[in-house]
Amino acid sequence: MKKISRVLLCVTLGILMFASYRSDAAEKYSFKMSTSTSDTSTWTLAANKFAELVSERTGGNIKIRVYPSDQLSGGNQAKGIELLANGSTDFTFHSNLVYSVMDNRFNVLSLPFLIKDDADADAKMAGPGGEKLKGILEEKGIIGLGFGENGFRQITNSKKEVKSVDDMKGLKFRVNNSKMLISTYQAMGADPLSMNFSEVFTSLQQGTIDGQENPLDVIDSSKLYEVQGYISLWGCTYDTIILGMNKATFDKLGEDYQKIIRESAEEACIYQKRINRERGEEQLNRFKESGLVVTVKNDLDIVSFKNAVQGVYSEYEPIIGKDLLDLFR
Ligand code: EAX
Repeated sequence: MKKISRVLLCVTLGILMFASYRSDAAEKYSFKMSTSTSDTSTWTLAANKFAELVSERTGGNIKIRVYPSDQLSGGNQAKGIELLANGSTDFTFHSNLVYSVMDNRFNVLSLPFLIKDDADADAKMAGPGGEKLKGILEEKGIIGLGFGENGFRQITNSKKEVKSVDDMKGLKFRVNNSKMLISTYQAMGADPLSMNFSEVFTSLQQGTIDGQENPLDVIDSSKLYEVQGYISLWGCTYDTIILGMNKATFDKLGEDYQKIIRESAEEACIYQKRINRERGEEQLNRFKESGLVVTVKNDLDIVSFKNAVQGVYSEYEPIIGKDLLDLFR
């Protein structure tokens, strides 16, 4: 009797384990992935790499089609994240600054002059701060599969060389969707406005704005340097790009595919950061050749900018929460 019940127990456990381990070796999926930047940007190159790795490792059963330049949301970046959260899009690369439209806490790592350099960024994103951000993403129905980087945002404009905070006065800058960036540029005496990235090139070309702020790869891959005269390498704001996946879609997959997706995403993010950093020098040379005046950090009065933005910290510490901010300090 004892023996029979032991056998029964084993059989039941076996069935339960089999049922909970959903294998989808035979299932086929077609997914969509959106990126904000152009097809030559490191974001889109890494998205393509991610799609390739996943296809290879699932024997072609998971196909991911990549749509650059926020095409799936008509160029609207914040909408691009909404589509990810509601499952219309399966994956995206979006900057934490665009996520801040959904929840202000995503501004945290982009507070002015908070992140010091690449090594600092890597350590903070791989540490408890990055984990905390992944937790907030899950609250929104998104799995944070990995962090690439947009990198350090530099300022460009068509009017004059910007060396100290006084030079910012009256300059009309397009800034990314983050309200914190608006506060930052106002604190420095500039005249900022929010605009989707898809409209930036034309607005610079037509002179409806004087300048904008973005990392070198974005300035390069969208050819913004062709319609700007000056760039100051101040490294004021760092932003990450989140390789996000709709959580409900992730949960529907079996463990084997979930693992492949997680591993491929991590590899794609490492690749993206590597090429993003490698390209910097070549990009600056291209800007110079096209006539841009490049002002390096050592020639800038960084202290003047830092002093001007202290109020942004007092404004945002209560919004972000001291505990979260401390993880990035
Ligand atoms: O989506 O909007 C922006 O400026 C972002 O930084 C990004 O580079 C383009």
